[in-house]
Amino acid sequence: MKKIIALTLLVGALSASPVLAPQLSQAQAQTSGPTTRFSVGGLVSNTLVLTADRLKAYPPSTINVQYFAGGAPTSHTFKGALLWDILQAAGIVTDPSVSNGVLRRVVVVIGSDNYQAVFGAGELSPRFGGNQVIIAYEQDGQPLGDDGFAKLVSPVDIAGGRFVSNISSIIVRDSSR
Ligand SMILES: Nc1nc2c(c(=O)[nH]1)N[C@H]1C(S)=C(S)[C@@H](COP(=O)(O)O)O[C@H]1N2
Ligand SMILES: [Mo]
Repeated sequence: MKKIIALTLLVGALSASPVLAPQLSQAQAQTSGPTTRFSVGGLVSNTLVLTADRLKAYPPSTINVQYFAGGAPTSHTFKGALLWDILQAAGIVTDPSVSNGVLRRVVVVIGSDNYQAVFGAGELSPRFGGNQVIIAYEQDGQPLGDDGFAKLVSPVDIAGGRFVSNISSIIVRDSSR
């Protein structure tokens, strides 16, 4: 009985911590419209819940991107945090007995409208693909407005299809499951 109480207290303490907050449940996750927070979960050692303030605490990157949106050439300057830095903070769980285990990890980015795009962790890793994907919170010096507080921007992409706006969760998965 004492053990159960101790475990309950431990779980309670971890839930209250800003770093080890639980992944947003379906009930808590925003299901449409502009978001104010998103979770980073799945195969990570620390599930994160990121708000605008927490996102701005990461070293900022500013990038100019040109891409096609609905067929029209588009150009914007975005400021945000590197997705790789966020994944490092969460800690992608890999199998140390597997060669280059990180290359088997898939990063699923989901919007509040359930729009989804995936990235291989190897595309994002500075040791492999080095695609400097950012989770932007500013476009041309302004907040994102209807695009929520966080929008993914992939500077190497030709079209904006993977630029998921209104991010509600990011989930790390294994390639085979
Ligand atoms: N959540 C969400 N993000 C999305 C979409 C969407 O339908 N839902 N459409 C994508 C498509 S098809 C494009 S072209 C870009 C448009 O980005 P823009 O607002 O920067 O032009 O957003 C992408 N991100
Ligand atoms: Mo698009």
